[in-house]
Amino acid sequence: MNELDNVTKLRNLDWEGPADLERRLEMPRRDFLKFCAGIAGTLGLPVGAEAAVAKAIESAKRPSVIWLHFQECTGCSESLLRAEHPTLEKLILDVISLDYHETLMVAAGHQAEQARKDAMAANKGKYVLVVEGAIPTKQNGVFCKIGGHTAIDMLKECAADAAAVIAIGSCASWGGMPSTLPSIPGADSSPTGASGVAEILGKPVVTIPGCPPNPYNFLATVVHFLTFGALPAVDKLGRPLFAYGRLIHENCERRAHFDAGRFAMAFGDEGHRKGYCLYKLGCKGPETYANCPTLGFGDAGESNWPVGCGHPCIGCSEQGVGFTKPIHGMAKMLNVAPPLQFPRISEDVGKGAGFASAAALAAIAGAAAGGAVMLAKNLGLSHEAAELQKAKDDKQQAEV
Ligand code: FSX
Ligand code: SF4
Ligand code: F3S
Repeated sequence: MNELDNVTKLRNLDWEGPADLERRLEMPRRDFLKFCAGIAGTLGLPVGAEAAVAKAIESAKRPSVIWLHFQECTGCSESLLRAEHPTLEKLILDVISLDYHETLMVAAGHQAEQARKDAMAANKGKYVLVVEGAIPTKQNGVFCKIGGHTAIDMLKECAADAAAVIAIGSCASWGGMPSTLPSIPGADSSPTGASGVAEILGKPVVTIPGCPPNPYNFLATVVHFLTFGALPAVDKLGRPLFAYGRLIHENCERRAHFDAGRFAMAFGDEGHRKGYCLYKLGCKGPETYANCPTLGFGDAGESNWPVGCGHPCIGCSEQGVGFTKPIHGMAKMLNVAPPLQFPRISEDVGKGAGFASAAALAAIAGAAAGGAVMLAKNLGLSHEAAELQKAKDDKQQAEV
């Protein structure tokens, strides 16, 4: 009996071999393994982890998922199911057992409510609760009712026996677009008092913000749960570190233009056409934590993300930025250090910093100071100014 058989036996599951898997997923095994490697890479797992991911997906019993919809546009579900990759939705629906999802399930009315109650009873303490949309709190939550229950009551009921709760999208994570203030003088909350899941449950939950979020970040979170029996490490806002650990600005493909002071100053101008940095058009990459530049959306190819398409990031995933700050207003620079601060492949361990790590820290500190100077210098430039400067330098050079 091989190792895979052992894993399968331990989990008391049926394993019918690679041919069955190919049939089940409607994809060649090679593509399946490529997918597993992609997920392992997204999670930041070490080389070889794709085998563990593959085993978990192949052999684990699909976790029952109850998916609630509240105040939102259903863009999160759409982004999961409308990916260009023909098999992504197949994989999602094969990796999880989606037992209740109001916009996807065939059942309606009482049958749908019964399906939810049946799935919750049959998988008590084991199901994953996914929440999409904000929860209105004003006037006892009357602004969103399903099957006669308010979103508040339904959320609390479903969360009580869940093994894990995942808030998908900015709406469920922190209130998102529905939580924005109306442009009425003195307004101090949204018309419905739209809130995030953690606020209602009074305890932290895993959040996958974005409007919509990247489907791979959700899928990778679920696969982590399947592979390791636990949700991934998160930051203080519940965001998985593998996806939200770094500022967009740190990994942006236009970063070299930023560092060199080459900015697009208007949509369609020369700098914009040349792919210069969008900071001066309001890009919020410098104050938004997400992996949009490194992951791309919908499998439609590299650069398939807002900045890659030529529009500034609006900070859709970041509370206090997206839907709050003016889209074309300048971002706050949270970190001026150039990409020198990226961690090295192997870090020193043990008590105190060794010579190499002390040198690295000094380099980072120096880079930060240098970065601040460069920032002050470069932000005063536009691509036009930079080109004028270059012409001046060339002229001086020619005269020497
Ligand atoms: Fe829409 Fe989801 Fe935005 Fe909200 O995404 S894409 S409004 S985050 O809850 O459906
Ligand atoms: Fe990229 Fe925006 Fe940063 Fe410019 S400001 S480098 S476009 S993230
Ligand atoms: Fe949103 Fe900005 Fe990413 S607008 S999708 S957080 S690039």
